[in-house]
Amino acid sequence: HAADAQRTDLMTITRHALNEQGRHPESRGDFTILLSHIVLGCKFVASAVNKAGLAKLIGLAGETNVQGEEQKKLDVLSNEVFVKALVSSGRTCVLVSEENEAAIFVDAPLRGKYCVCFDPLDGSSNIDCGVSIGTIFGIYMIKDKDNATLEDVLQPGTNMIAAGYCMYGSSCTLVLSTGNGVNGFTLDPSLGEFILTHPNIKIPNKGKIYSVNEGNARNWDAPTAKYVERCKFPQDGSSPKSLRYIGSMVADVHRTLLYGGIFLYPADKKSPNGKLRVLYEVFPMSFLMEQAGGQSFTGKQRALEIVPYEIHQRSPIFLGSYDDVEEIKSLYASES
Ligand code: AHM
Ligand code: MG
Repeated sequence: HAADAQRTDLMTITRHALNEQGRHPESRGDFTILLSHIVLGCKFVASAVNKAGLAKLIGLAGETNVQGEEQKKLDVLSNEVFVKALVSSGRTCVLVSEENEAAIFVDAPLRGKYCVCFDPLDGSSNIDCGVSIGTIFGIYMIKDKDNATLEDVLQPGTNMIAAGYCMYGSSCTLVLSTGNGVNGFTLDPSLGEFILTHPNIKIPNKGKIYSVNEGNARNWDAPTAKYVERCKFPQDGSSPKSLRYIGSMVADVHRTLLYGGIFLYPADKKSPNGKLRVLYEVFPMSFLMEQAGGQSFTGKQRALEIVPYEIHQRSPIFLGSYDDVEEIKSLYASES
């Protein structure tokens, strides 16, 4: 009875991480401990996001009556929870958060071997209308624990050892890769546990959806403009692609991962480096895409091969189904 087996043999995210640990005999469970602290942060945000919605709905936002103030608070609150959870795990050394101007260097007694770059609450402009938002994270290994420097987080994405995101949507889903494929876990609120619901996610080779802020179209470069034109008016007799754009990277990428297609935040005349941040948006999502069989491209190179020189650096990004990204790559290649 498959259904019975599912109910009684639950693959929690911790159990999954412990299984993965078997691939690294030298590991002493440090990654599993780190992950459980990230998971704690995600559960906190999931609960806070739900309560924020509820408070608005029934008019309990008393203490934070000014609209928008509460939204800011949720950002800041989420960041504090993640920073404290990561530091107290005793497994981190350098932290980079979208919310903190400077990198955080963990004090010696609590120092561990991992560096975590994260956006605690991405897409926060979507909070007030109840649209999905998310947390994004990428993890590096420190080179020398006793000599942590900024260099430890200014590494190309190819050096990441794990990446993931948590989407706070109609359900709360955590998608994770430790470099051995991609797995999705859904929070079972009654258990308070993330359970494996999407094992070994593979992105379709080609998709029927493109996802971009078309309001920026007049400032795009020629290859981007041509690509989006082709999505609408394909030259090979295929059907036009559908446009879906939530404006929350986690939700747009999650849909792209599951249904296939392409997500783009290209360069434009106003923002020559696009909008999205390399360390905690572009790299983790690119890592996941490649692990799922897709691709990620900046307009110039494989996104994971960027060598960052500052922690809040931005990059244009085109990611998704292998064939769809191949097409934009060839447009940029024929342009140069
Ligand atoms: P944020 O970090 O300020 O929330 O901005 C990041 C978000 C992404 O989630 C999303 O992909 C993008 O901004 C949308 O930008 P735009 O509103 O310009 O289309
Ligand atoms: Mg962000």
